[in-house]
Formats: sequence, structure tokens, C-alpha cells
Amino acid sequence: MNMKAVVILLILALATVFALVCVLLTKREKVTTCVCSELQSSPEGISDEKSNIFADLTAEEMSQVVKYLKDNLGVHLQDAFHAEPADNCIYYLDVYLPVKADALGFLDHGRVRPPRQALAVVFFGGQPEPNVTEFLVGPLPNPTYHRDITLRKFGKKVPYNSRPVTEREYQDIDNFIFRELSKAPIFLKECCDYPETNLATLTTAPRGLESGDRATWFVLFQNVFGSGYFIYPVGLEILVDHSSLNLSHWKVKNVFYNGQYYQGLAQLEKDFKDRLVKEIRVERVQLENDFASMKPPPPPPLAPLSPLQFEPQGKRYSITGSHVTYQSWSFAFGMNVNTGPRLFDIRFGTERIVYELSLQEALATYGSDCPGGMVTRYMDGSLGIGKFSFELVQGVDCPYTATYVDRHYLIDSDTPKLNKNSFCIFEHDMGVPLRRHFSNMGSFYYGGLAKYALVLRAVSTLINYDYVWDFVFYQNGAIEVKVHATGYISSSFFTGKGKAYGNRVGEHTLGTMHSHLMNYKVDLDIAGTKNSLMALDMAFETVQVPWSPEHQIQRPIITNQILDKEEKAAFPLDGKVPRYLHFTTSQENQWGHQRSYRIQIVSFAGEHLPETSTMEKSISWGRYKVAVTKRKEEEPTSTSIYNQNDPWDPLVAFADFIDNETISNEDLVAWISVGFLHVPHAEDIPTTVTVGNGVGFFLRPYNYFGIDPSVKSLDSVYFTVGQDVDECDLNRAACLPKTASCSPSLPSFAYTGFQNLTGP
Ligand SMILES: *[C@@H]1O[C@H](CO)[C@@H](O)[C@H](O)[C@H]1NC(C)=O
Ligand SMILES: *[C@@H]1O[C@H](CO)[C@@H](O)[C@H](O)[C@H]1NC(C)=O
Ligand SMILES: *[C@@H]1O[C@H](CO)[C@@H](O)[C@H](O)[C@H]1NC(C)=O
Ligand SMILES: *[C@@H]1O[C@H](CO)[C@@H](O)[C@H](O)[C@H]1NC(C)=O
Ligand SMILES: [Cu+2]
Repeated sequence: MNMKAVVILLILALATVFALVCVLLTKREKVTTCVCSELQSSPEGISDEKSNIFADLTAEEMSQVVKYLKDNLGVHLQDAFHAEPADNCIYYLDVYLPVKADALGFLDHGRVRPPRQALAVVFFGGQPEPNVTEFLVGPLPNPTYHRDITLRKFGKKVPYNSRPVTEREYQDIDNFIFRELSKAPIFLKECCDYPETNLATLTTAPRGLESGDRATWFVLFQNVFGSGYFIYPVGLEILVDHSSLNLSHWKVKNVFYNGQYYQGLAQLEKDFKDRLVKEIRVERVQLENDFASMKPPPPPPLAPLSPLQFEPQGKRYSITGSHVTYQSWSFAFGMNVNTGPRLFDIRFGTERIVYELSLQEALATYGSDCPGGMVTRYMDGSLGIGKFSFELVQGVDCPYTATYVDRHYLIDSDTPKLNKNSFCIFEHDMGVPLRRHFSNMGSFYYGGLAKYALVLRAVSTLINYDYVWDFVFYQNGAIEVKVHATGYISSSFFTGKGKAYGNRVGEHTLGTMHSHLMNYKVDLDIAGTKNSLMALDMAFETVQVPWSPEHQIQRPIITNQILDKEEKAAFPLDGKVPRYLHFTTSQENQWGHQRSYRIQIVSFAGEHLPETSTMEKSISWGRYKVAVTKRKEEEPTSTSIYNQNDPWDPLVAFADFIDNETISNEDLVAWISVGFLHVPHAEDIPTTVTVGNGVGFFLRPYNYFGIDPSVKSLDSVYFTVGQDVDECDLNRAACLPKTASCSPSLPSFAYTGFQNLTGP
């Protein structure tokens, strides 16, 4: 044995002893548990806060509305869960939001509480001219009236073919597809080892090429237990015409396999037998070569656990019903079953800053050499951004100690369903100081404030993708709205021609390019409802140097302009937006400047779709990075759930909102679109990561206050030279070693998110 080996052995031995000692010491150390005042919240149900006028329907209210409709519509209503296209059924319920003037009268002027009402959307399939009808039902909790508001809302009838596809219809289509597959047994055995291999379908949308169509390309994938099937295409895609209300009239309109189109599955089988089909055999995925799996390797013993933030003295925010307060902030929050998270009456101190802040739509526009991929323009609002907002996992989806809140919804069924723990709320250190300054000039001192913020979060799993929706409230009066994308990419079957539309990321997998684009409604009310839009930027002016006129300098100068027409306030996606865009008011701050809030957008979106596209109007909100319009009760949303299935004749076309209305000193709404181009690459396997895939916007005070309000934060740390920095009275950070010298009392890990699911 040489010297080197002896030394190495010695080091190893020492390391082992050291590790053992560590373990023993940690074991022996007495673990004390913090006694923290835990948050007492009543997460669902009506609180006596005034902002409960915005609260989502409770399960009880939903049941009342269902009962009322069954008793009073005068037709038989089938439970949507079982309803065929030719039946009548309730599609979904939502709270019917009060008219803003009534809400403000109640909130601000002591006027009467607006009646609590529901919106009920009913499919009338069981009549000679089927339609979709939207009803206003009230008052809750014991309804006595219902009104058909369809024409008032859309100006025309809602075509029955534009209705969203129900779970039952998807189930019926699946049954139809799998019956059709039996027409090509030899081919399927050869290409895909079917029926031994488990196949799954993926819907695309829109469903056709012109108004009235209801024909959907379904893409077939190998369904591997415990993994996302979306990245295991088998190469087969089927166009199903499901427009007929009679299921036995549904038909396969086209079949695509490996670059070729066929009349139907029987045709494919025949051509295959005639050796006219070039098939590519897809092997059955085994557990050990499942590249889609998110399962980690087993951890080595003694692998240390991840870090943890906790509140050493309890939570500093409170939740009653749907009302949240945190430091100077307060707001009401809810979840629309279709459009997703929504916030109301956001105030800082006593002043309202935002009346409504709500997600409107999430669009994904794909390119591919395969038909399913090339037609896909998912408008997730019609799939159910709120419906698919499932239970959050402690410590991963949100901090372990976050407060988790349940949501009830009713869609596709007569009974309310629960999305348990589907919102989380937490205060967190965002990881960089909100401010700090170390002074070694003038005098010696330090001042700083950690960036603690309150976050409201929900995550929607829309088929393959997961969108993380965040609303962040900072101590300086700023709000950040953010969306991150994660989850599985969608894919097409890889052939040599696919590379123009993405990257090959697996043996048979083309990660197909797409763009994500989200639209938000932001109804800011800065010091009242009457606001104007100010554009502020800079230019260079060339001037003679005053003290040396033979020289010139280029001097930056502020350019500003009130944008007084909707046309001027609509900024194309690919154009320039003034770097400072303000909602401003005639009120002035103490320095004589107009009190304002700034909209600052962080987005990497490109063109949404050329305007020559026959369906562009249905997503014409996507033309604009931001468009500011005069607020109107008749323009509550930038799109509708019917736009997805009839995008060629949309019921809501956002572009029509921009009609040269004067927008100075009016109640204004900003419609903001954020997004990014996603060209999937090898590292999107198994899933897309949130890192770098986040976009959003800030609402920031601009001369709204006389000084940054966070200067008053009790979390501030400030000391000068010569002070006893470790004194708890002087410096609250110094209290931590005492107050937090115990381990937090954590709730046990629990998850019930697989309960009561229908499907898969
Ligand atoms: C849709 O059907 C309902 C129920 O039959 C009916 O009351 C309503 O008038 C119809 N709407 C239109 C626009 O035809
Ligand atoms: C559906 O179509 C089939 C075949 O054309 C027909 O036999 C059946 O009666 C139809 N069903 C209804 C409810 O109209
Ligand atoms: C599942 O359904 C049962 C019965 O309706 C209900 O008690 C339970 O809370 C539900 N669980 C979840 C997680 O929704
Ligand atoms: C908008 O209205 C102004 C007058 O208020 C007019 O000069 C302008 O041409 C109009 N623009 C459009 C696009 O209609
Ligand atoms: Cu993506």
C-alpha cells in the first residue's frame, strides 16, 4: 500500500466518523415546536365582508339554482353527465356579477346591496331548433325568477353547434373512434401492436374550417401508465364529424397516417393489405425506457431535505370567505369555471386600485406537418380553466405552509363538484431585497427591506399543459400578474418533414412549435373611476451646449401624451408600446403630479394569427399587447366560450370593442395580452419547466403616493454605526434567533386530488 492510498483511506475514515457524529448529534438535539397563532380562516361560504358580492356561488346556491331550473323551465333537463346532444341539460352555472354602478353604490355609497344572482347556461338540444340559452336566475339563495339574456348579451342566438364539447360527448366520440378502429385490425396490429397496446385520443380544436362545422381531428397516442401520453404519438389521426345530434350519424371524414390521407379506416386497412401503406412500427413502451416519466431515482440515504420557509409567529394575512387582507392590501378572489381566476375590489389602504382583474383566455396556436397539430388553436376558456384547476400539492405547487382554499364549481353535471385546495395563498420572501442601501459615504448606516409579498395562486391543467396563475401583492403598492407554463408538450408523429415545425425529441416524437398567449382584463380605478391614459416615453433632443455653443449634445427629454381615443390606445402585438403607460387621474399627489398607476408588460409574444385567417376575429384580442377601452357593461369579456367551436363567426369579437370611443376622463379597462413562442426542444422532456417560461405584467404606483408606502413597513431593517444591531428592539431581524429557534408545527402532508375524478 503506498502513501497516497493510506492518506485516502484515512480521509475516508475521518469523513465516516464525522458523518456519524453529525447524525448522532442531530438525533439527540431536542426538537421544540413553535407555538404559532395559526390562521383562522373560513375558506368557503359567505362572509359578512361587503366584497362577498363578488363571491363564487356556494355549493348550496348551485343546488338551489339547479332545482329551480328543473322545476321552472318547463322541459325535462337531463343531467349533463348523461345528456346526449339531442337532450336538454344545464351546462354550467356561475355567479352573475352585479352591474358595476350598483356594486360601487353598495361598496362606497351605502346604497342597497345588489341582489345575488346566478348565470345559468342551458343546452336546449331536445327541440326542433336546438340552441344554447343563457339565463339570469335570482334572487339567491331562493330563486323566484329567470330571464333569457342571450340576445341582450350576444345580439344574436347562440348556435347549437358552437357549444363546448361536454365530457359525455368526448366519451361518446371515444367510443365511436374505438369502434371504428376495429375496421383496421391488421394494420393496427402491425403499426401499433394494438389492441395489446393501450391507445388514447387527444382532441384538437377548432373543429372544422367554416361556421357550422363540428368535425374534430383526434390524434392517437400510446397511453403509458403513469406518464404523459402526449409525447407518444403512434402516427394515426382521425377526423370525426360529430355535428349530428344523432350519434349514429357521426362519421369518420378522414384518416391520416404517416404523411398520407385516407377516406376511412377501412380504406387504410385495404391499402395496407395492398402494401400501399408505409407503416412505421411503434414499439410498446416499457417502464425502463419510458422517457415521459417524471419519476425520480430513489434518494440515497441521508440525502438532506429541501429548505423551508415558515412564519415564526403565525400568518400575517387573513382570509374570510373570499376576502383577503394583507398589510395595506385587501381584495376578493374567485374562480370562473371557464375563464379561471378573477379578483375584485383590490384596495391599498382604503383606496380601490382595481375593480376587476381577471383572466380571459389562454390561447395556444400550433404548427405541424400533421393535421391535428396544424389546425390546433386551443382556446382554453372553452375547455374550463377553472374547472381544471385541481388540488395543489403542499411544498411543490405552493409553499408547504401556504393556506389552501377549496372551490366549488358546476359544469357538465347537475351536482356541484369540489376542487379541493385549488387556490393557495401565502406570504413569501421573494428572494431579493425590495430595497437596500449600505452607506459608506456621508455617514455609516444600513437600510433595507426584504421583498415579502402575498401570493394568490391556482394551477390549471389543460389537457397536457399546466398553467400556474399568480397574483402577487407587494408592500410598495405594486401588483404583479404572472403566468408560468409547465406540464407536457403536445406532439406530432415524427417524420423527416417535421423539422420545419419543431424538434425531434423522441424516437417518434416531434415537439410541435406553438405560441402561448393569455389575455387579462384589468379594470383599474385610480382615485375613482374616471381615468385617462397617459403615454410617456423619451426622445433625444439635439441642443447647443449653453456654455459652449459651437458644440452639440443629445439630451433625453420626456415625451408625453394623453391617448384620448380607443384607436390610439390599442397597441399591436408586434408594435412599440410606450415604456410608461399610465392610468391617470385629475387628482394630484403632494408634489403636484397627477396620481397614476403604470402598466408594465413583460411578454415575448409575436403575431397571434394573420388577420387574413378566417378565424382571426375570434381571437382578435390577440392583436394587441394592450388595448384600453371605455368600460361597458355590454363588453364584460374579451371572448366567449362559444368562440372555440365557431371561431369563423364569433359571438364576441374583441376588435369590435375598439370603435373610436373617447377615453379621456372615463371609466377605462386595459386588456393585456402576454405570451411567448415555444419551440419544444429536448429539455422539454419529460415536461416543460417554468424557468424562463413566465410572462406577465405589473401594476405599479407612479406619483400615486407622495412617497413609497413601503417605507412604513415594519419589516424594514435600519441601523447606524455604533448601534447594537443585535438588539431585538432596534432591529426585528435580530429577534429571529429567539422567536424562531424552534421547528414550525407543520400540517401533515395530505393529498386527495385523485378522488371523485371521472375518466381518465
Ligand atoms: C332557444 O330555446 C329556448 C327554449 O326553447 C327558447 O325559449 C328561446 O326562445 C330560444 N332562443 C332563440 C333565440 O330562438
Ligand atoms: C338516429 O339515426 C338512426 C339511423 O339513421 C335512426 O334509426 C334512429 O331512429 C335515429 N334516432 C333518432 C333519435 O332520431
Ligand atoms: C369526493 O366525494 C365525496 C362524496 O361526495 C365527498 O365527501 C368528498 O369530499 C369528495 N372529495 C373530494 C376531494 O372532492
Ligand atoms: C375617430 O374620431 C375622430 C373625431 O372624434 C375622427 O377624426 C377620426 O377620423 C375617427 N377615427 C376613426 C378610425 O374612425
Ligand atoms: Cu408550450
